[in-house]
Amino acid sequence: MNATHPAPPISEIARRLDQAERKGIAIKQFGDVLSLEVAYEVQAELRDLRLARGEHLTGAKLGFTSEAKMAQMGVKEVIVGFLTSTMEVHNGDRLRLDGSVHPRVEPEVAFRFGQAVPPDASEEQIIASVDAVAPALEIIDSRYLNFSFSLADVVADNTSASRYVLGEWTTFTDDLAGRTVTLLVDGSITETGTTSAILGDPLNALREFARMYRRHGAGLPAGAVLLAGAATAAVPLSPGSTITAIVAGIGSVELETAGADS
Ligand code: OOG
Ligand code: MG
Repeated sequence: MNATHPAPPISEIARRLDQAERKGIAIKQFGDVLSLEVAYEVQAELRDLRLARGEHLTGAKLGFTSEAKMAQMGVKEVIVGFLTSTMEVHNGDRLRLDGSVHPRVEPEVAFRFGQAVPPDASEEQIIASVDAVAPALEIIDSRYLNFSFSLADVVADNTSASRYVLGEWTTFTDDLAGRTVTLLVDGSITETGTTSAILGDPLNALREFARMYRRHGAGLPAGAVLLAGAATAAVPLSPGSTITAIVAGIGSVELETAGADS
């Protein structure tokens, strides 16, 4: 802790991060003065700000469930964030990148909760609520300068969540490990990995989420999704590209990017 520079109040940190997201202008990291516990309170306040503007909660996401991501970002603990209605981009749609800070894309696996998950749901209840899986793309966009942060910084910034795209849902299977994950940019393979990179098996990510839910969960509606975390490192996004993720045996998902004039 740095006694000469105490952390700004939670509402002030949330306001700055919210503004950074809305304007697409990066801010300075909060760093040492921010604890992980306070960071999750900032994240809850960010969620409340969005819900007050009419957005709906559509799911949750995990971060740093793979070595590839931990190594890329220098962070080593699983974190959780929230997803809202304005973050969803439909499969194959075009996303305008103007207004983003420095967006990156990563291939993921998504779970769907067929039933609402109450705030006091047990781990077993959460796992039993899952009825489908899909390939997904997550667009992350840190609100911090240089896309660099401490664990608490990135938790406060809702784990860099920006947009997500879901492929077609298929019936839930527990046979999710060892599937090749491929990320293509304009048809060229840019990253490859395997679903086993996600905590050994995406199911372990679901179990980890269920464990973390008691502390950080606030209820999810029926149909909500969980992004299990990227299987590979994230790739910078630029306008005019087609991004495709393929999860072997599960399916594929696509996104087009555009600049300011399209
Ligand atoms: C934090 C978000 C990490 C993942 O899939 O591991 C994440 C970041 O890398 O900015 O979403
Ligand atoms: Mg992710």
